[in-house]
Amino acid sequence: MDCIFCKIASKEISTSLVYEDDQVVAFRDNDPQAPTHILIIPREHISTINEFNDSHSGLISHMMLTATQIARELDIADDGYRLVWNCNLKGGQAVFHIHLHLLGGREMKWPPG
Ligand code: DGP
Repeated sequence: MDCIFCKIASKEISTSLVYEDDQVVAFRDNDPQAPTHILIIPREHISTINEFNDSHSGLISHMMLTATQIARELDIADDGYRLVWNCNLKGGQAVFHIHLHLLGGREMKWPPG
């Protein structure tokens, strides 16, 4: 499968990682939309969050906890940050390997575009 995020997770493509463990890796977005913009991805290939089922509940929880931990470590937690899952084309998804965006370091607007 030709998936750029699988290649980053397996280190076939070298990317500086902010965090990794047996379930997830996290790295800086290469087109940052905020001063801090991190992507948290599972090592497992899952195309969209529409594929989530009960078997993914531990992974989803782990991804969220990883994001909040990274926010604290990068010192954006107290000011505030945003977590985003884009789903499918109209949801703004461009890479079809699920990823949780962690955005911070600026004031966020609502509603998002
Ligand atoms: P989304 O639109 O939700 O699918 O966001 C995909 C994000 O992934 C986008 O903000 C740019 C980022 N991205 C795509 N390819 C690469 C890559 O090869 N390396 C890094 N670091 N980020 C990437």
